[in-house]
Amino acid sequence: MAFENPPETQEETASLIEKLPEQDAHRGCSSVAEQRGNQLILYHWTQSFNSQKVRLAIAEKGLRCKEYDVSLPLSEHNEPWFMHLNPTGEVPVLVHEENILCDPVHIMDYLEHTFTE
Ligand SMILES: N[C@@H](CCC(=O)N[C@@H](CS)C(=O)NCC(=O)O)C(=O)O
Repeated sequence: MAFENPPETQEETASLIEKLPEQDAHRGCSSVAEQRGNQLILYHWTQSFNSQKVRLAIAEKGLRCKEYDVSLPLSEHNEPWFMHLNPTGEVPVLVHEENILCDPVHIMDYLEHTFTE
């Protein structure tokens, strides 16, 4: 599943790189990436080590990413909507375009491969 449908142009990739607030001011709240529907979405749990590794990799790359908490103590990872995303019921899960990545190592490889500077 990894590396399918990476952004096709440098421009698309660049649109996901976090801009400084003053650089982005003219765009308001929605980025180009969001308008194109190719934003990164991370489903994670704050206290999960695997989630923390992925969040760190996203932060290091300066990528804009929507994050949703999936509470392991509340067993949200076993709810049907999440099992539909990842049948193994584990966090983290990264969604980018048509790609759903469910393994932290694959996610970090994907980020490295897709968002090279
Ligand atoms: N599948 C991954 C690890 C992902 C993982 O273990 N996630 C944990 C949180 S750090 C999880 O979601 N656990 C929930 C559960 O197993 O019920 C691996 O093989 O390394």
